[in-house]
Amino acid sequence: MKDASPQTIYLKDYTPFGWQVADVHLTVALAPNATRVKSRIHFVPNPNAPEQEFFLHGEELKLIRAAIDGEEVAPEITPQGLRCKVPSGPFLWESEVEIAPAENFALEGLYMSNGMYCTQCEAEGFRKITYYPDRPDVMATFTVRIEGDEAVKLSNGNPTDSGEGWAEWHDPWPKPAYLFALVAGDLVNHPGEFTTRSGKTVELNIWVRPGDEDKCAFGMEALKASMKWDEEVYGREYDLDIFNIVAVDDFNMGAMENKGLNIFNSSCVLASPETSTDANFERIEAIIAHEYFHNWTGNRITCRDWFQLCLKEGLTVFRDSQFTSDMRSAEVKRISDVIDLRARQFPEDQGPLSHPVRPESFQEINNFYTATVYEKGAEVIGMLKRLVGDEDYAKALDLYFERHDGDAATIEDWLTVFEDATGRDLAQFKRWYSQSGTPHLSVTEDYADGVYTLTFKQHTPPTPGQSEKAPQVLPIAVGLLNPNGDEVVPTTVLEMTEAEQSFSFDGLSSKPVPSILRGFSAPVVLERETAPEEKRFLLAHDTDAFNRWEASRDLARACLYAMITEGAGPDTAWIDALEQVVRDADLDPAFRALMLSLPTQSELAQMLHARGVTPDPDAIYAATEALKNAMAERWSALLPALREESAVTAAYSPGAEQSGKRALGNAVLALQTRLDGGKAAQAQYDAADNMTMQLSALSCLISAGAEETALAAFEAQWKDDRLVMDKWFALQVAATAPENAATRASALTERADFDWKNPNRFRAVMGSLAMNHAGFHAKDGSGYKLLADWLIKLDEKNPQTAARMCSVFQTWKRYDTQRQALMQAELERIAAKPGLSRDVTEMVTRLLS
Ligand code: 0A1
Ligand code: ZN
Repeated sequence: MKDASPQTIYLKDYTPFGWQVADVHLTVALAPNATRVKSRIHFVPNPNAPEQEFFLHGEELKLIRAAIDGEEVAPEITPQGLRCKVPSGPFLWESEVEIAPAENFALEGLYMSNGMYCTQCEAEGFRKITYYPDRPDVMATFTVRIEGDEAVKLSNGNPTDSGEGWAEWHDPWPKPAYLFALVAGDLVNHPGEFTTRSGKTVELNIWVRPGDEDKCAFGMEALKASMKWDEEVYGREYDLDIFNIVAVDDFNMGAMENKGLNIFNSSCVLASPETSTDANFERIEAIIAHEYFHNWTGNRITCRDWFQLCLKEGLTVFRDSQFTSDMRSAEVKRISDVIDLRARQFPEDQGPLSHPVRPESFQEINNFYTATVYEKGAEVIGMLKRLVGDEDYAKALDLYFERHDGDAATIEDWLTVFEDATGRDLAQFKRWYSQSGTPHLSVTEDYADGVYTLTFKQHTPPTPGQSEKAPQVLPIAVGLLNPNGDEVVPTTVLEMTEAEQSFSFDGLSSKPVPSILRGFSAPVVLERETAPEEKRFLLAHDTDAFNRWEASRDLARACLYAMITEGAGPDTAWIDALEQVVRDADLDPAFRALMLSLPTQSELAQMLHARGVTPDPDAIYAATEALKNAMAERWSALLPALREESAVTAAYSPGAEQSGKRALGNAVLALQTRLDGGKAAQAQYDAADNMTMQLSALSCLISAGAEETALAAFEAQWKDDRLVMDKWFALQVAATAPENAATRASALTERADFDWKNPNRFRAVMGSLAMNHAGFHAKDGSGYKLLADWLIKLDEKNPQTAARMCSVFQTWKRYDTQRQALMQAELERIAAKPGLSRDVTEMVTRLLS
């Protein structure tokens, strides 16, 4: 167990480490309960660091021996590491420690998953493997010898030598310890090859457990596509002879970019049409790209300290979004990204966990792998690109790679590169990294004598620790349409820097209709009261796909607001306007499918709260259901035709074209189910030959309460496939009626195959409970209690995953006093648990503050 005493680390306290590490040699002799790790490390005094005592991080290690320049020493051991007197010049440090990977359920450091050894060192896991200055600004070359009987033994870099029971690897690229990785097990590989632009052949492998080798082909193609794309778009080539990916069943996150040896949660790499949905395929493609892109943005250029996490994560998310946009549809990707940002980052930024993209303090860095650092971090880069233009962005990135290759860099370095490449002053733009909270943007318009003026006002509500906010730089993409629907001013980026600012367009023969914040050009809440006619006009005519979608979304929000607060009926004018788009066969089916999705119940709760109305989860659920029923009834004649149009007859392919059709067909099926009670869904279930069709049908059957047969059939078919069974666990909690959610989740936890120590399985049940908005917020508090019980239990084994899941309580202050009291009581119950981890302690403290 980690030391739980809360200690806050501050960005302002950064000091370099007193020594540089010339090289690291590790020998790891594997054994489940007594792995021996020997290290030989050359330390050289760092001329740029203040004088300091010699301290190496180390947690849960049994020190067997330590020596300096060959002489045994007896360091002072603390729960966090060791202190030792060292010579004033360079010296050789040697140590031997013992660790027990088989007992490591935190999945951090060296651990075991289904008999295979693997590591997770980001952010601070290396200190659970050996004593080391475990901080990203200490970079070194690693040579690793692995000893063990496992057939396959992998580490970073290139393989150098091997023999019976041992293998050696050398990574020539200096790296921080968080990028160290080691894998050993009886694995099989799906091989591949890539020839770089400069003609170097790289050996590629995806390593999996025997039986999974038929699920690697898609990942391999995605890897090759990523390698090619990074050469073409960013001029970045791969830099080792070999690139290995390993699939691991027990993993806290999606995947990890260890140098030359990426480790993946098996759910984020294994794919086959029978077992994976289109959404799975798309996510796998994106995550493979993300981890691969880290080779340059993260590994070659890393972070000076963990406060700079967004330097690698924001940029790499931005790069993987660009990749997906190029591989699939840019418009659909943008809308999906905004849906995700609003679902995950906005609540974070508007609640007790709000923090800047570059936080200034933390207790447990693992709690800062957040949507703010990742997704808002990527939005910030998107804004920068929009402001400087594509050409200057490319120039700045070339300069970044040239200037900082091999560095552990900061956000200051990053912005200076942009300033130097473009001649811009980015002092005000930098507020995006330091100011937390979501800016609200309001707008008024004026038209006189052919001149049209838009006046914007921005303000950011206070967030924890930040009561005063200064104006931020907002790129506001605007287009103007004339009343007959023609675009008279194409997309123009207005650069707002003041709290209030006006922009004029002249030479207009009539008052135009503005399309504001095209492409969601800045991550803000746009507040604009407009007549529904104008929204319907944009829904019909806007040339910007995002704003077309947004116009409809606004109408849906307004409609649901009126249904919830005034008991109004569904807005049939909107449903009819939407129908024109949904039935337009010239439009991309994936876009039409997105047009059919409604705001989530959680988003509606947020909207109500923002407007001063206490959200009632049951009323929100009822209104959403009523609206969907109304849409289904109004379109009863259209639905079968749409399904027919979206039917795919060709052999399954996970690409954009087919998956768009299936998305549309399945969105329509969900509406049809409301009319036929599940007849069409059952037919689709019975005929399905791929997981996308099978799972959508099952989801419809569950929503209709007609799932009994299909659920049992699904289980019988897939009981031996853990990733598919995760879906089975998840869906019946997520898609069921709210009144059943907690009971179902609870019953599922009683099953023998509810392996709660596996993060995927735990999240399948508990994460889905939290996704069932009205179910989680059941008035009697049963949802809260069940989750809190399990978080307490999980924390003893896996604090990181328990802490991440605490964030589902971040919106607790939105709700009525009774629900608030219930949630507060659960949070306090968690906080009071003796021996609670530092991870969960920090989360519940922030939530309660
Ligand atoms: N750097 C990885 C994500 C990651 C972060 C932390 C982890 O353990 C605490 C594991 C993975 C990425 O961005 O993909
Ligand atoms: Zn990343």
